Amino acid sequence: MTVKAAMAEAAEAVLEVMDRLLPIPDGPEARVVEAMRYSSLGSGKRFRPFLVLESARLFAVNRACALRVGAAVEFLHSYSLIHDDLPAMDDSDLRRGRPSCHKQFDEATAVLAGDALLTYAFEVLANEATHADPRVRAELVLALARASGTQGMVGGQMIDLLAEQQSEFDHAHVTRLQRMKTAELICFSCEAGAILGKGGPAARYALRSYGQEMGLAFQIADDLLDIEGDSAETGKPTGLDAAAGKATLVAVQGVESARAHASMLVEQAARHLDFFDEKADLLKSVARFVIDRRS
Ligand code: GRG
Repeated sequence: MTVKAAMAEAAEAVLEVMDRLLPIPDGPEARVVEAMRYSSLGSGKRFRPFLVLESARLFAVNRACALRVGAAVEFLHSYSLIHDDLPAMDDSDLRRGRPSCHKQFDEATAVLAGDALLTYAFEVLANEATHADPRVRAELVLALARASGTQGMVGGQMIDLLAEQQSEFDHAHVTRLQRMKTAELICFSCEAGAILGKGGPAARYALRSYGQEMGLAFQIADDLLDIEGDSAETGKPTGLDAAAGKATLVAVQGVESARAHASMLVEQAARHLDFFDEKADLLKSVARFVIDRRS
């Protein structure tokens, strides 16, 4: 199966689970659930759930369990996009080609929808339907908390916001912030299969290392897409204006060098998967897809 077809299949399956996990309640609180649904069930690559499903497949994990973990990570990802679009952060009117959550609803509702998606991700993981063994559930909760909190996504976002006030940043600084902001959640998605499948330390190390290198390449590709992007989709400037003043490797070392660095990271990422047999071939191809993608 091609990466594109496998991703489309995974996206459909996880969307079905997310939809079932977000019923609209009776009562005025329905508004926040509608905002949660608006932002999490709309279009999106569902890249992180795909990684969860593929890593889980290496350990023959029950697919329904893996899909719940995929849904949880996508809820958390959706929260980060809602909050990132707020006027206090990136101030984006558009997300995935349509009004961002605070534009469609209002700022207060968008803050609450993000908060609720974040907390719900952990509720889904902690529910016994996710895994019969409570130690596995606790481990998933711990790993996702680390990936998304101050040691991960939130910490990376803080460094990123501070970097915007600096006129200079170097390769090491940008790499650290992007590892935290973007790669940690991707890394969790790769490791989740091994947690669910009770894989040994070597398998977990291989998947984490793969996720770290590929996650960084994913962010570099995202920064390159901003330059080449369609401002009608993003509402943001494109071309080299998109890189100006941003703490990205494109800004630090230029387009060609950043592209070459991303390619090198992808090669390194794929090599970590040599630990597994040909069952990991799709994950190896995904690493390549990450830098060849157009959205
Ligand atoms: C607000 C706590 C908080 C964190 C924000 C994740 C993030 C940190 C900001 C979102 C903006 C951004 C460019 C993040 C880098 C990660 C990234 C490339 C997100 C986009 O992920 P995709 O491409 O999006 O998987 P889709 O739309 O396909 O789900």
